[in-house]
Amino acid sequence: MRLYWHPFSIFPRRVRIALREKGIACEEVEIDLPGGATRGAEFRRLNPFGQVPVLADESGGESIVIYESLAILEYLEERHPAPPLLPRGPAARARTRQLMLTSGDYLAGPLKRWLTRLFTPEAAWDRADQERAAVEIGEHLDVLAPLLAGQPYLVDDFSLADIAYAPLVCDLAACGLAHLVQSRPPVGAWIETLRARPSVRATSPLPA
Ligand SMILES: N[C@@H](CCC(=O)N[C@@H](CS)C(=O)NCC(=O)O)C(=O)O
Repeated sequence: MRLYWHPFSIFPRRVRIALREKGIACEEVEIDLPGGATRGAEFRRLNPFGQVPVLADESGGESIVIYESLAILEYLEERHPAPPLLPRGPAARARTRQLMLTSGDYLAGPLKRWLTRLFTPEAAWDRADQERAAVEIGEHLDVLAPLLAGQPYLVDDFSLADIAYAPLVCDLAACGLAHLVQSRPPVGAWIETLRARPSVRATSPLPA
């Protein structure tokens, strides 16, 4: 099994966490994202949309190349069901998948807008947009907070919902958004619980 990824990319980290949670051996192939490798013809044969992560697997008797992190997470779950990262009942599974989707659809956008602070010169910042993005991130955390009141994870036990969110939330404080976490204690406790997991620690893009 091979995973194409880049250390500062959010979405491949979901897959790297799941691989470690399930103890799946996988070669991790670092792509030169800043150098434009995802735009090259060779990479486009793996993912015509030019995005990481991409997983290539020949282990199940058929050869498959999969892109889109959530599709990869579901594939790993079906191929390696133990330990389970989806709850058993249909309702809990639906809630898990709902959260997997909301993480990418509604949180990744504002987070990327906020993170322009880290990757562009200050003179080029759109401060008004960054402030709006921070408000949107806070509003998203407000939706998660009631789910975390009195329980450590989003749905029952640690699941793909937590994995989908982990790369988006675990480094909010390091990115200048500590105040958003501190003002929402259930979210802060959840993030600390996630950050303590070996799979999350081992995949952190930041120095320990
Ligand atoms: N919906 C995709 C999003 C993947 C994505 O946004 N990948 C970014 C890195 S986190 C990427 O490869 N960007 C290509 C580029 O910047 O050239 C997924 O969940 O896998």
